[in-house]
Amino acid sequence: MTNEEKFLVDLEGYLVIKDVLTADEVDELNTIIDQGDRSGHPTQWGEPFRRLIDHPKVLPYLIELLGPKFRLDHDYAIFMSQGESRGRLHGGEDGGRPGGPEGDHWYKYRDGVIRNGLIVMTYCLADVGEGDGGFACVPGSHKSNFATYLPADVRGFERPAHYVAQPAAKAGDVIFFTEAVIHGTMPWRAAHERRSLLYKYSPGHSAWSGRFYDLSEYGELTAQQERILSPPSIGNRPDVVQEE
Ligand SMILES: O=C(O)CCC(=O)C(=O)O
Repeated sequence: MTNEEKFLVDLEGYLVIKDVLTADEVDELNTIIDQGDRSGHPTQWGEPFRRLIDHPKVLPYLIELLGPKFRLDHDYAIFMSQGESRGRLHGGEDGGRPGGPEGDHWYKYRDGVIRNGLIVMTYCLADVGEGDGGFACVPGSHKSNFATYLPADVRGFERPAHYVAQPAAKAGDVIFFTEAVIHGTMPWRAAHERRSLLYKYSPGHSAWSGRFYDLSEYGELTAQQERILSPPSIGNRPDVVQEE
């Protein structure tokens, strides 16, 4: 992760990581989606999707933002066609606060180290243009002291507000965001389908999902991927990356 990227993550709470996947990789994933049943976890859709669990271009970000013992918490896909709506802006009113139901939606910086309770790496398998909709957030709100004051009509995308961003990205890019930033899904306006794969990671000791991965449901996993899919723990938990 470059210093500029750290600056941006700390400033805005999200980042577009360019060109993570090649055009061939995007095509391969899209072909499987076109031929498959699209249900369940993308990590169970075959080896090209399992590869994304610890994609070498994303791995350094996971370690930098979650620590060396991070884990995959859950994963799912979002497909949207023109005119479709999904979740409003959330976080802030419910998340990150002591006693809040989404207690892992936190972001911290201390002594040069960034840490998060839950982060998302969204693999874009179709272009997202400005104004297309899809992922949207309030940049900087992961550090807001007044997040609960975000008006309901802005949360529901009924009233546009200049402080809501909908980042553009190309197929093959990854949109990173911390769950601590206020975020949601803008109605999809583009004629082509939105195709996003959301891989959500936690520090090794914590979980958002109560359902842990059952490794017996997977085909061949590498030892590193098995460490990433293991349930949360602290004592003697190995670092994800081992010299093997
Ligand atoms: O990518 C999106 O549409 C946002 C997903 C979302 O709201 C979430 O991860 O909680």
